[in-house]
Amino acid sequence: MKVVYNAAHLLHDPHVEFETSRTHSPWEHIGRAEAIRETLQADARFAFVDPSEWGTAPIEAVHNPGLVKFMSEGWQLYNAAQPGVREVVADVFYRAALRDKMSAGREPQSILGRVGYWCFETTTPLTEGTYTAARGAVNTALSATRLVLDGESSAYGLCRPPGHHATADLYGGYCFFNNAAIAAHHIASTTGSKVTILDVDYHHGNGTQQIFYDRDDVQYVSLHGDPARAYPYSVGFADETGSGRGLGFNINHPMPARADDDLFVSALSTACEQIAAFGPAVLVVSLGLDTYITDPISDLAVTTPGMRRCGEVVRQLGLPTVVLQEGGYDVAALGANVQAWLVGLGA
Ligand code: Q9C
Ligand code: ZN
Repeated sequence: MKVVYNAAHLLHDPHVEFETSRTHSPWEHIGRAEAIRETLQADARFAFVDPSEWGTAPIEAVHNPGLVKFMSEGWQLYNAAQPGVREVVADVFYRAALRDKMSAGREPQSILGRVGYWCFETTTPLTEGTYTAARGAVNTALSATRLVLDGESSAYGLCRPPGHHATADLYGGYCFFNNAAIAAHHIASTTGSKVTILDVDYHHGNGTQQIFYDRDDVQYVSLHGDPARAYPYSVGFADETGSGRGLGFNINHPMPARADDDLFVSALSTACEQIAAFGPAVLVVSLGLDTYITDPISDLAVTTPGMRRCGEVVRQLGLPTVVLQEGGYDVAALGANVQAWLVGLGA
């Protein structure tokens, strides 16, 4: 299997995360992608290729161009106003009552306001190289997509930073640009065929759901910790099924705490039946390994052999498949878990 890896991810290098009312070392850090790279490079079943440059047009087809502009200049402008800040984190967030007072496009003028206008939470710092890294992750996703559109049965994009929490207008949840959504929209808009995004990250992909919620050409199917207890807490419930033309094309499978291999694989099999019924031409997988039994920020109980079973279940769909990296925070096991999942898929 071809693996697209981009060293630009090293430029997103936060040293602190403000989470659960504490500061600590970031869960999402450069060592995650490097651990995956090392494991896959040591396995002859995987062949590494470099991404190509795709520019901003595919990003702006999914995201507000204002978000892209902010990302491109935000760290520098913040540091001009507040010299010496390494990790830029918002301290004002524009909830509806403040946002509604601003007519469309009335982004705050001050950089201290702009950060919170484009971000929804505190755990996703903007560092000096974040924009370049986030652009690099999109290039990785689109390059893996091109491999599959050109005939590979599957390809893996080692995206970092991840993407599935980023909405059309907002970054957060360690995500800046929604790599999987950009890839899926690129496939749908350039081929005219139906696409499914299967999201197996522990956390519900609120951004991906939002981007495609009213569309009937891109199906979103997610397995995740029940938002009654799991981040992002407000979305990912089973009764969120899409709107308008998109009604019926958004499917959520909230999972109970400590769900094990058998329960997770069973839910994934149901999800795959729902995907087969939709009949996409291409599958995009948001691959999070934070369902792993010893993940430090999650509470499911999938094992490494269980990851392989998941890949095997998805392989049975027989669809051209673009696999894109999302979360997974037990770094000691992360490489082996990605490897197991992709071997199950047929690497
Ligand atoms: N106290 C991904 O796995 N922090 N993002 C949760 C709970 C954010 C996870 C805070 C978790 C985001 C791609
Ligand atoms: Zn996650």
